Amino acid sequence: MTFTGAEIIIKLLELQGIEIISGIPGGSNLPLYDALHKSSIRHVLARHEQGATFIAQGMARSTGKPAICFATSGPGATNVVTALADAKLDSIPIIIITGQVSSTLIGTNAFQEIDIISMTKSITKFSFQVSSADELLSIIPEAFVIATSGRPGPVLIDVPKDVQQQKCIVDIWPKNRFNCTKNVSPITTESIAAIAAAIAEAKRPILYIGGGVMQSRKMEHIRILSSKNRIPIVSTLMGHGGISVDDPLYLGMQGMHGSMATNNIMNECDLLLAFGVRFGDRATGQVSHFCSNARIVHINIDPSETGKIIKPDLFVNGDASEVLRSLCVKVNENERKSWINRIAEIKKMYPEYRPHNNGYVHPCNLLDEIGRAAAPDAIITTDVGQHQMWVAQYYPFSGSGLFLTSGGLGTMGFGLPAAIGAALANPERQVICFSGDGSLLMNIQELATLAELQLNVKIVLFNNNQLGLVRQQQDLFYKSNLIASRFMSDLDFVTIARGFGIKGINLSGISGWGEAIMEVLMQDGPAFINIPIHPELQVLPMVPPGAANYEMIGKK
Ligand SMILES: Cc1ncc(C[n+]2csc(CCOP(=O)(O)OP(=O)(O)O)c2C)c(N)n1
Repeated sequence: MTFTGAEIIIKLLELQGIEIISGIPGGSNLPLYDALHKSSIRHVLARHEQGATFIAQGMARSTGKPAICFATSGPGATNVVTALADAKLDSIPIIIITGQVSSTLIGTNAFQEIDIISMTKSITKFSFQVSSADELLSIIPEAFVIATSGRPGPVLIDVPKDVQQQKCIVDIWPKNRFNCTKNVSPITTESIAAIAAAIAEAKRPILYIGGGVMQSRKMEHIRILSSKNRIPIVSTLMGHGGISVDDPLYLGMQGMHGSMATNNIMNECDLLLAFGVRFGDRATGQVSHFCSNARIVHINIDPSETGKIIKPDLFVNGDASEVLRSLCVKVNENERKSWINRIAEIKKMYPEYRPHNNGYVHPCNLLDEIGRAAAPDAIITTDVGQHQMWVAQYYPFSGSGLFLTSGGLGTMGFGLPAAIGAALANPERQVICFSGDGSLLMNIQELATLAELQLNVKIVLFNNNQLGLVRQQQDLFYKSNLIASRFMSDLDFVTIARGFGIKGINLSGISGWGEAIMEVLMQDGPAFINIPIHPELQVLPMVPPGAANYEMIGKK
């Protein structure tokens, strides 16, 4: 039978099991949209291509499966770039299909022509320029394989308009659905034995987990290993949210805004079992002082991570969850009494920083309240700033929910569209987006998408009328020379949300907010809560720039 290039793309996406696509149409991808018109795949019309790409990210991050986004050529394509870079840094499997001007016009500065392949080479796992309709039969399945195999990541496919319209005979459709295991080296019994031996020798081991472990969604092995051999677990920002904060062996998040006790505990460990982490600078602090007393075993699916920042004593290339599964049976039970006692001592020396409500509501207390009122398996998204770090520090994650945040690129504007994507892919779950007033404004147009879809997304705005994290840095490290960090206008966000068609409430004063929050969370559909936050609050403790993690500043 004869199909157009556009019909081939849609058919192949159907064969891969795609049910929802986010995007925005334009002149160069209208044939693709026309083919989508005849498909059962649902299209979600975002209001900005960055929003559309973060919606795809929200679907991919919350399911672990690849998600698709469509954009037109030129400005449509350039609008996806930030969210694409964000997906690359956090290893998120999304596939962006951009329309391109017709092949004969490429290179002529045609209307809405941009060389998106050159622009995105360094921020994708691979970018395909399609030159004929029949190539799509191999490129589309290959894009799924690339996006999901080994270390996941984004792929871009640029399809000229004439290729979308070109006819091609297809007798047999390719069968392969995405296969997440390709390119992963098998884990040898020697590697497992070497790690097990290191654990047996160690007196003060730590299981250090990052985004690579969270992505596997198999947290049970880490819990089993931890409880069997009594090895405390510490996470990076990207590894946080999968273990209950009530687990006595979970020491929470380390790094720049991690717990002071945890950073000091890591400094005393003699074996760091680093699973699915990339030793980012926010996590390590001054590298030469990062776990300098420990043997480092690094397990990562991406061989290029070997020794990139920290030289490991042993590097194992493989899927973190597979290694954990094998280790669970290899290690012996252990009490580790003296290490556990030492950890308790350090925790006493550096008790958790818990400010009181001092005439205003402190976010840490709000987060506790919201967390207790929310569903245990709620999906939490954040934007970027102080609110993001407060959520990481104080939201009482139960271990059955998910924490979706922009870790590597730290992109303001992530939270709302990512929450929409997570809610689309998980309609039965509650989704809460914590945002700051600066970040929310960067993709606020997606409130229109949310209102249209009536998804179960609650937006909690920590409103300090400023770029809080910037102000904090200016206060701490630039002699309080405040420039470009305070907003002069005071926006009425609840009225704005209502204008988009979303119910909202203002929380003010320091009493009665518990019930108000509960009421909003219990409602069906989207809702917005505006919470005034004192502008001088700081996220503490904090590792100052250039310092070691154990040199944190902030009240004990
Ligand atoms: C797109 C983008 N631009 C700039 C920054 C730098 N930046 C980091 S945090 C921050 C302030 C965020 O303000 P807000 O969203 O209001 O959150 P708050 O810190 O007040 O909680 C800025 C400007 C960024 N991370 N992303």
